[in-house]
Amino acid sequence: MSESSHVAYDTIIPNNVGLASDRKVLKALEKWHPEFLAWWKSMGPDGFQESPVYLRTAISVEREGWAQFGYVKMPEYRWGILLAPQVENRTIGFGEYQGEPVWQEVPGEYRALLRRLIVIQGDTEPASVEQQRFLGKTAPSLYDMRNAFQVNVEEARHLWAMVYLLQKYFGRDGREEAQELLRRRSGDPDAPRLLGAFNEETPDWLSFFMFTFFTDRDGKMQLESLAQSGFDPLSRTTRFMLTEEAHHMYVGQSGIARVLQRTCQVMAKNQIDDPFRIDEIRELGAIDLPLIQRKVNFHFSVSLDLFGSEISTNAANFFDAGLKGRYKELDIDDDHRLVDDLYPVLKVIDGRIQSVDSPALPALNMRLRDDYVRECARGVERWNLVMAKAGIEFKLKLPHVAFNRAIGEFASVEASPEGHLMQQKEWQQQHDHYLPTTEDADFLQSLMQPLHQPGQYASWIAPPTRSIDNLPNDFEYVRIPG
Ligand code: BYC
Repeated sequence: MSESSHVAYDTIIPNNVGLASDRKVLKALEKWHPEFLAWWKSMGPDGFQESPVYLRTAISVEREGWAQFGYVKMPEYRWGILLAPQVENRTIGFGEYQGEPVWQEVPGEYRALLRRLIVIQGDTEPASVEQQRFLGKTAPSLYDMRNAFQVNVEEARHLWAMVYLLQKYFGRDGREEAQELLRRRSGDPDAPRLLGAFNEETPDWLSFFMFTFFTDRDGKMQLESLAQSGFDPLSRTTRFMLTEEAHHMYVGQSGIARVLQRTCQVMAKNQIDDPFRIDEIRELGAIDLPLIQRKVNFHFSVSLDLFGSEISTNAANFFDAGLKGRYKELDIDDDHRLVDDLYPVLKVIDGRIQSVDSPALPALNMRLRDDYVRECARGVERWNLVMAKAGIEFKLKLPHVAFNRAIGEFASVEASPEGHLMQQKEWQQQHDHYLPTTEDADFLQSLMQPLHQPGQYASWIAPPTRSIDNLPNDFEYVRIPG
């Protein structure tokens, strides 16, 4: 590779990893980068590749560098390789090697485990872009469209983050894995994405907001656990990814709050107190609250599957080896080894769901899932304030963790949202009360009419209370030619 292209790469790719002088990674990127761009153009936001979008670009990890705003055509976005600053004398915080200096290179015996973790993390990032690629066409406003595109370019940057680790630290098999990340496709029966939720569709904006609230939050929990890693480059890269993740969850939290607000406004204006007068509410162009509950049921349960089985030797091995810690590991007041500790795990025993104290190490997925459920519950409480303020008697609830599960202890049983085990037949009968129906999907599709005039918002969603970069809500967040 010529010296001049080194220089070009170092300027087009914001980085703090000394890319200009890293011949090995530059060579790998020279092959991967065009394939990435081809993937982005064919699988990224459909129909808006040439539109200037008011985006935030991270060009350094310093305060003033990580949030630069301006119009960019998405294929020209400057995807960067940015790691949080190295913490001097950092030591491994948990597991067998607790107290030893963190690793700057991959420890040979854990190479396969670590690669697997990085590949799984990396796989989710392009998957979500693929899932969301048609949303631009039905955006309820330019503000929302811009937010979805921001999420998309950042997820793609998170792919870059994992690809950098693979190319830098895992030699030939790392380079091959990096290529595979661009070959698998969300929902493709022949080459699906690795985790279940990332093969589901995101066909409408309510699904998108639910996804960014529930599924991106799994991302947050997993990234927080990887940020504890004894493999320092993984810790540093995930720490920086977390700064971007916060906005994705905000998009979900505020998006659903705005949908609820509009529904409540429409109900109040038309003197409808009963949230179950569904036909009338739909007639008025708002999304009824019971449908929103069914969407919560779906997205929460599918996201819970992303935590793996409650009891997992993988999870125990990741922790023991110092590769993946617990949420807020360093704030936990225990020995950080967990060898003799117990943790309460939900199991199906004698036809009932019971909590059983189990060895804590293999129960780490369950523990992280518990942390996740607590966070989700806080978000749902905030949504419920919208109805309470409007005087509408309706509370959204998280379903029980046993509800609608495909992975782990509850995969082989059926449970109601309240957590009562059910026979298959009863479940089939109740299915349409619990989960979104085809009629719900059709209704949502009927609402998905694009609004491309600055400052206009679709009938089913209230305008945002906070703008982007302090701009007015009628700012032209995406310039659409024509
Ligand atoms: N679907 O011991 P088990 C994000 C597999 S999201 C399909 O129960 P383990 C984002 C598992 O791979 C966060 N397969 O579970 C959000 C294993 O297969 P192998 C992504 C599944 O390994 C929004 C087998 O079942 N990051 O960032 O302890 C937008 C037995 O596994 C599933 C991570 O997940 C599933 N749902 O835990 C964009 C962090 N669940 O190895 C991005 C890295 C399990 O026997 N990954 N399996 O072939 C991990 O820490 C772990 O791999 C998991 C699974 C938590 C996912």
